[in-house]
Amino acid sequence: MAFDNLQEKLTRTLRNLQGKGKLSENNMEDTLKEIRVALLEADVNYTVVRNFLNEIREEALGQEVLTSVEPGEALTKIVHDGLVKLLGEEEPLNFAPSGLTVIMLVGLQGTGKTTQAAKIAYQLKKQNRRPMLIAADVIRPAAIDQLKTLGAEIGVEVYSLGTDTSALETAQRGVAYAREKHYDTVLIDTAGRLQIDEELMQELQAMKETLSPQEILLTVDALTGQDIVNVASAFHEQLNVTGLVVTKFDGDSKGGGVLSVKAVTGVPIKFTGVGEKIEDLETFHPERLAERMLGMGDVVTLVEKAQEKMDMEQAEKDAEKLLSGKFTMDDLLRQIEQSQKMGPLASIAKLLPGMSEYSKALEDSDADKQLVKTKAMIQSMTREEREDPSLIRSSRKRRIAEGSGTTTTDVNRLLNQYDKMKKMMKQLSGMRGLFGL
Ligand SMILES: Nc1nc2c(ncn2[C@@H]2O[C@H](COP(=O)(O)OP(=O)(O)O)[C@@H](O)[C@H]2O)c(=O)[nH]1
Ligand SMILES: [Mg+2]
Repeated sequence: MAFDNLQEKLTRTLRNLQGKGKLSENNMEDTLKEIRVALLEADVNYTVVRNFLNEIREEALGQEVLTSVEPGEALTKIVHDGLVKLLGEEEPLNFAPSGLTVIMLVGLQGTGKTTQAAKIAYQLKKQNRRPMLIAADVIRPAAIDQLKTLGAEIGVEVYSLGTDTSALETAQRGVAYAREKHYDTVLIDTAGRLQIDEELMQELQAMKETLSPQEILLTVDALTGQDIVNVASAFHEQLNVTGLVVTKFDGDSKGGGVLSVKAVTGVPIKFTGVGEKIEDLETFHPERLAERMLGMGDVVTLVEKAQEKMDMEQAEKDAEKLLSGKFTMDDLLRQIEQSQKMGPLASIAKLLPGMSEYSKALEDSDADKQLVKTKAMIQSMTREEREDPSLIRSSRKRRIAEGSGTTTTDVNRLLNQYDKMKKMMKQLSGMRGLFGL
């Protein structure tokens, strides 16, 4: 996932501060320095970093963080808010108040225009709108076929006049056709080039002037890093782009371009593409990304994901219990069972508060096999032991190991893990009020 490295660093830096009773001026400057290095290493624009840190420092001094009860938490909150500000407000798609909404997708070749056009159409369809796609990338026949295939997959009509009609005429006639057929949204897939050129821009400008679209969405590839900012600036200058779709967000990008682009160009990010499949598109929530970046986990996304897959009532009870600090082995067992329903452990851990730094370890190890073992150990415990694992001493450890086909080392490891989780849950419940979770 994008930002992994940056996230790891920010989380570690801020976690070091948490729980510390006192924060000194030196201490805080060190932390700010570490944040600065982390951002620069992630390729965040230099000026953006400087302004960001100045604001954090000013805010921290203004709020008298140094003398607050929990300085680490207070500073984390300030950094969080700073990130949200950097990423901008959440901005939904702009639809025409009545009649047809026209959305143009523009961008360099290979950044994912065609794929995102279909993904957005698919989302709109699920929201009970009536979308249609227009194949206005008329340079390569393969591009038209690609859109037709995607359209067929999601049951959305694709309008095309082949490669002999110009992009502009195709788009114009497509829009007229959509009106006639009472569609409410058209998404126009346009051509891209390997780099920005005059001819491409003129073609897009002509289309914009003729069709007055409600949205011009620019696809940018997260993997191109800082270049996102340059590409976005160039397109924005010529077209007044209304929003960005950052694609390949599932890849291993450093994130700096994504973090800088709103601050530098003023163009908001509206969606992120998180995979090649048609459902791999997420509305961009600055708040959630900021939380994920600070290792606070993206609780909301996790809950949304979970809602589809697990018993919500039980999950709510569990969450209450976890946050109240009463966390037994039975709860751990249930967490394991529920998370097994949701998919590979590493991807979930990333969304859990405090767990992000473990997700790498999980990816590297046979974590899912480990779960089976853990389950067996918990099932070999008595009711009292599950309620109060501190009862588990040497002879009990041996019994549990034998009963579950594991070793006492395994049992010790589980007990340690349990203690750590319990501590983390306590910490989180302390922070909960700060973030309105
Ligand atoms: N991993 C990943 N791949 C993507 C994403 N969006 C598009 N792609 C892939 O990127 C390639 C180029 O996409 P395409 O839509 O044809 O780009 P276009 O040239 O701008 O129309 C295709 O192989 C897509 O499957 C995404 O969000 N994540
Ligand atoms: Mg294309």
